[in-house]
Amino acid sequence: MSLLLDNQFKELPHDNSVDTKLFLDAVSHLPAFIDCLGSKVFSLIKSDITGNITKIQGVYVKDPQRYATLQHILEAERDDHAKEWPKVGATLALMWLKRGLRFIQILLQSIADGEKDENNPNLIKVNITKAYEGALKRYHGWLVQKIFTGALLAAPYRSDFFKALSKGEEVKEEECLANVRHFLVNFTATVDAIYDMYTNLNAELDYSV
Ligand code: CIS
Repeated sequence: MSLLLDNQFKELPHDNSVDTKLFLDAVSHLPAFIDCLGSKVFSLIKSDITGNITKIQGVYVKDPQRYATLQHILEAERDDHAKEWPKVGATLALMWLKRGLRFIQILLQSIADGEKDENNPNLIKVNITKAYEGALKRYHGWLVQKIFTGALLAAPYRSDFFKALSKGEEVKEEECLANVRHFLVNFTATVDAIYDMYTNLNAELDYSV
């Protein structure tokens, strides 16, 4: 059994629009997975991601037709909150959530590509660091970067990470890597589409926290 295969993202349609409900269904499993990583250090990350998801969900349920795709949400909020947009509502929540998803994408891709610290092959710190530098570091001031350093110390072993992805079962590494590669196909396409949408709508902000 694989958690990743259970929670696959759907293939995108030709116009690359992301269906809000399907997206929310897929990301809703992420906070529970963070608990499986085994350290309380991750609770801060869990609560941030949960807050993002709750905010997007809160907008969606107000009018599922109006907010049928993620792009509909951004455009509607741009009309409704011209002054504050894009630093407002679900637009802001998704801006941050997509960075967490990019982090996960780079982490999984790096593991799938076999990138390893040859001296410590059962660690995934090199993969986590690569993901952090690619997705999040530029948006973090020194204090949050210190939190990252703390989280890195609590990072799971590679074998435990695979076990968590396999819902606690011991699964052969090759099988787990095949599942990761399979999961990445639609997941990467979705994350890329969200990034493109922020660029095309000029909704990306570059401040750091
Ligand atoms: C493997 C362990 C790796 C751990 C490495 C951790 C790295 C990150 C460490 C940084 C700690 C960040 C703590 C929070 C920082 C926030 O201040 C910052 C800014 O927050 C935003 C809010 O979100 O601030 C805005 C105002 O300026 C708003 O308040 C906004 O909230 S709003 O708008 O909603 O009200 N936030 C961030 O920097 C985002 C940090 C995201 C970190 C993501 C890390 C993800 C780690 C998960 C690891 C698990 C790997 C998973 C692999 C597979 C998952 C399979 C699960 C199946 C489900 C599939 C779904 C994908």
